[in-house]
Amino acid sequence: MNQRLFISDLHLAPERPEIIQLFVRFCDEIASHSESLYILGDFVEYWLGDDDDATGLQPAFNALHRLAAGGCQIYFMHGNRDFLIGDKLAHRCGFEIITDPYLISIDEQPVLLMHGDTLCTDDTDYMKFRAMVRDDAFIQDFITRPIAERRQIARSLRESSQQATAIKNPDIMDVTQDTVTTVMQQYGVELLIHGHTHRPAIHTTKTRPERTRIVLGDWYESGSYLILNAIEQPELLEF
Ligand SMILES: [Mn+2]
Repeated sequence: MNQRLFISDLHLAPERPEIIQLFVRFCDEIASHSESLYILGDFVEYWLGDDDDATGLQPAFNALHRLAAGGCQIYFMHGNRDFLIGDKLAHRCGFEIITDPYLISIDEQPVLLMHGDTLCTDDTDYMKFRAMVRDDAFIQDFITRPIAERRQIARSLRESSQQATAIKNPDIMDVTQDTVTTVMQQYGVELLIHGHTHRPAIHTTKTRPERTRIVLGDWYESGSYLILNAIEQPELLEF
């Protein structure tokens, strides 16, 4: 079977063991019947580096490893929470790290995959923050610090981000439509799949060519995934 699955924004954390268990069930019951699984970022709530034991997350990593061993191809794209996931965890879980953006082909049509944060260009404060934490020198400095110190830095960055988010206009934190159009034209795609905004939907333009943007949902209350077997029949489902 040619089943492809797409998920993002699980934000897995030891503090929410029920969602980790939900993901394990998703792997064993749904994804195990699929040819491929694309994880489009923010798989975990935060990632301090592959040298972190991340004890509470091991059931999720084991589930991915079982899935990969069973023959499902797993692709992982970094989100804004887990961009420090590297080759060591990739090997541990059996996934391949892909770039953002990433082009795949379905029914001979190009399809663009993104995490989605780079589409939120109206949020200039976020874009500045992103540039700072994705800078090589910043990352090098961060990953050479002791884990406890990294945890402290990550926590304070999350807290200031939450404070900023609380006072932002919600529209600013959605994608910027002009940026979506530009990116889709630049890559020559009529279908874009992304996460990040936690606003699951299938948007289709009335223009010709018709352009479709599928937004994946988060895993806070329940699981959310997209099945895309044929390009014309996307199914955005809850689990
Ligand atoms: Mn995100």
